[in-house]
Amino acid sequence: MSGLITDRQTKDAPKTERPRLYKVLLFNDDFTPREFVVQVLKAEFSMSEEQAFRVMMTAHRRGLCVVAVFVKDVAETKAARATEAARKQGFPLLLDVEPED
Ligand code: TYC
Repeated sequence: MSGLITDRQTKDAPKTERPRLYKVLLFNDDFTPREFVVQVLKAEFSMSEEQAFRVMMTAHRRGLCVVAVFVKDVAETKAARATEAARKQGFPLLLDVEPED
């Protein structure tokens, strides 16, 4: 290791520090059908119908909803796959990631 000391790493920090987690955010829009959002959440995030419906309705009512948290790679891949599935069907559905506080 370089010996550089960053904000999140001190000389005494344990070597087993957990990786930073990233939230996957689901954004509302006026065009993607509710049922499609539910399908994508079930397929990409292994949610039940009930969970997916609740998350979809939260985004619909509040503008966005946190779907789940993952390590960076997994969060980015799932957000990209879900967004891509919507693009293939011509829907503007958007999922993005943001670091947890
Ligand atoms: N607002 C959309 C509609 O009324 C449904 C929707 C819900 C779209 C959640 C995106 O993240 C979303 N058809």
